[in-house]
Amino acid sequence: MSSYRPLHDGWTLSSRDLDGVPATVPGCVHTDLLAAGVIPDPYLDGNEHLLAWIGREEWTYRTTFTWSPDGHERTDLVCEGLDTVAELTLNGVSLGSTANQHRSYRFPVRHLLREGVNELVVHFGSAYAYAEERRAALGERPGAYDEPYQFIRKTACNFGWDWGPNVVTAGIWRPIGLESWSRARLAEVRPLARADGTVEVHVRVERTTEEPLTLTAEVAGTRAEHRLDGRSAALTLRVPEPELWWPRGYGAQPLYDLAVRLGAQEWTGRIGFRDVELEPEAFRLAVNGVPVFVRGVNWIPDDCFPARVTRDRLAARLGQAVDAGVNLVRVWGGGTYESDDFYDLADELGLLVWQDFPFACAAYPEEEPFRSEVEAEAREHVARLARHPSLALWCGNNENLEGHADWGWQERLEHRSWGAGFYHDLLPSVVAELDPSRPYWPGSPYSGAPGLPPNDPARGTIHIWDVWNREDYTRYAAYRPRFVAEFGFQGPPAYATLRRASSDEPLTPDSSHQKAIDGQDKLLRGLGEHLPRPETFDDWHYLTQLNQARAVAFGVEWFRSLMPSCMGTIVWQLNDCWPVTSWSAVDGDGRRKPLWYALRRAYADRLLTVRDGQVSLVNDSAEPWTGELALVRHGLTGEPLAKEVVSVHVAPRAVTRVALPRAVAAPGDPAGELLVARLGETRVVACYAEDPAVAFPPAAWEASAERVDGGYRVTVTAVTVLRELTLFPDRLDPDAEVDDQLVTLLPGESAVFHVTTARDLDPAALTAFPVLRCVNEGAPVSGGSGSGGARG
Ligand code: BMA
Repeated sequence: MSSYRPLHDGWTLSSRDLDGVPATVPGCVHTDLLAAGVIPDPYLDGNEHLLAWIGREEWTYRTTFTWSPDGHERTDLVCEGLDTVAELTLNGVSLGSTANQHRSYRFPVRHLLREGVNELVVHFGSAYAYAEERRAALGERPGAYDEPYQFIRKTACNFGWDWGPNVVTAGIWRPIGLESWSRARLAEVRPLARADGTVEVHVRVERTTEEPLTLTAEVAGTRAEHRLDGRSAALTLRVPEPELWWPRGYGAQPLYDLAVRLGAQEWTGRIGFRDVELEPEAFRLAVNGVPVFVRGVNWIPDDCFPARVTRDRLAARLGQAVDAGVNLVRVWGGGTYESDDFYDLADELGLLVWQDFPFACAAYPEEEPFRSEVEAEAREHVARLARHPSLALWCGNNENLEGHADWGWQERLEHRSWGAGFYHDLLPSVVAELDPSRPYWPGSPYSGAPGLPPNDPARGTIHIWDVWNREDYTRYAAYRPRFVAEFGFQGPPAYATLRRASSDEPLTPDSSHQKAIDGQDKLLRGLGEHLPRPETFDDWHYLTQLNQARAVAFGVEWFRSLMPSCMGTIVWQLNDCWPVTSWSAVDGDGRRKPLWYALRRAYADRLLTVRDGQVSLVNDSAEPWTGELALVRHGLTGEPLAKEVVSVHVAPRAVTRVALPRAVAAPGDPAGELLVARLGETRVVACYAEDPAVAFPPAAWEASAERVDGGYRVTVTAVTVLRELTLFPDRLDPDAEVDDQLVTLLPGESAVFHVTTARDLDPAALTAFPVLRCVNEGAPVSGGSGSGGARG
């Protein structure tokens, strides 16, 4: 028997200068101070810089609650997450102190509880003070940022990153409550399920009685029972012919309810039957024996203040990944272990999860207290996440092996520890012991053995950052990687997001937060020969967003065309934690950037890409892709100049290359022609020259916006060719969304966009600059109402 009671009410927050600020638990100092009107919103304008003092301050959370004896032998205070350096006191008596945001804690408190009013106090020391003290004691360690994040077990990016603000916070960030129990309680349930239908259910109990206990486990009508004399047991269940769990695109996601009972206490959790393997050299993931080409995205914490990340928000964000064709999410090591909701949703959606242990971009000390803390957190989360079929891989860290090998850390370390013992010894032992059903990889990038250069395209995973930092994005095509776990290109957030986050009047490119070194210059330099130079804010916004979309799509398409030698791409990055110009496809307010729409095309099951006189046909579906590949060379006014048809058969999960026939391979005039390739539903329009070198006519279109249920139907018919036609309805209503972007039309062709909005919008505004845009707009065109292309 047990009972649980949350302690989420009546909290206040105080510090040296503040007293009795109402506090939300779970939550954190920043959100409490914001709600109380003590600080401005850290995400707006330059407010981040006004708030640096918060991370240096000490903070006290305090509440009272009434209690009366509930007949149980034991009552524990259960803290699911404390951020980070905490001392807990109940009725004036110390319960202990903690210093690891990534762990949960349990304190027996029965002897301290009083009938009537009780007072619980959680005092947080400064994360900076703690980290700086450890640094002084253990010696400096190099890292990518000048912040002491490797000296404290706390979400690294809370100290700022090249897309995130420095908002070092503190607080009770996950639920807290009292759990009462008698005789025994289920302390841990760790089910390991396999595709052959076996489930090993590992159970740990805490007990006060020495009498034997009965433990049962049940799934899909199969049951096992165990007489428990000790404190742990493993029960094995065999489900005959289970339905297998598959990543999306490979099959269904059947989930089974597993129930584990200890007396009247019950633990339930959903499991799935599947095997996952990693072939190390090729870095090829296989589920149930079937190799999976990973169409991935990197995941960062969705908010700097994680208590705000609700299940609904996770569902929306992961839904956006799914809708873009993604089949794997990599939880990046500068964040944390995500909530149960995250992995539950991934199980349901068929999204594989690659989980980094939380270490990123720094040399980490292995001395105490860190060794014990790391072991404790790893044990907790490897056990907690074991039941999730979506979890496919544990990875030791982000870029620390590369940093040590290639970024000059060794000289600076002077033989001090840097984390190797974690990644090559401690963490793999924990995974092997607690969850041998899953592969472990020491870090990313990594080539499979400690002596090899970590970022070698020929082995394991690589991260490609010379593009963005230095090179034109076409350089992606110089790589023949086995697996790209990070590559990306920046673009600004949606207009409405920028408008909300900045009070600048008018907006300029510098109105957007930008954390990357030389980020603004790199954005412009990255336009290269691909797009015209922007002269206004509106052009800057559209063209840099478009360039981001094209750059990442270029990489994805190239890497997918290398299948099966390359078996995965993980785009940096799906999401943002605040409004910022970054590598994300979805911005900090959850709005999709043009990159998202480009990604949906580049990650479709079936992809056509034209490059270097070749069409690559990528068929990452279970059915063959057959038909007539039509290749038509058009003049810019739309007239066909040459046409070739090639019969193609692309086997399931395969790539076929077709050399462009001579008549369409070379244009008569690269500045005046386009190539359209079409197979079935899939169509791509390619230019023979970079856009600025093509003699596009000034855009002209006929457009109408019709009120329909839930929004507007916008129909655009091209009078001239329209290059990368894009609708930005958020400029009229911040909540409005459009179902497609970046559509190239030939004269006479039409596109229909569905805009969802609750508001009445001006149809004329919906079909004119700067809401409706394309690359070749510019010179005014004549025409009556409802035609456009002219800039206002
Ligand atoms: C990689 C990531 C992040 C970073 C990104 C963009 O290094 O692991 O650290 O945000 O590149 O620079």
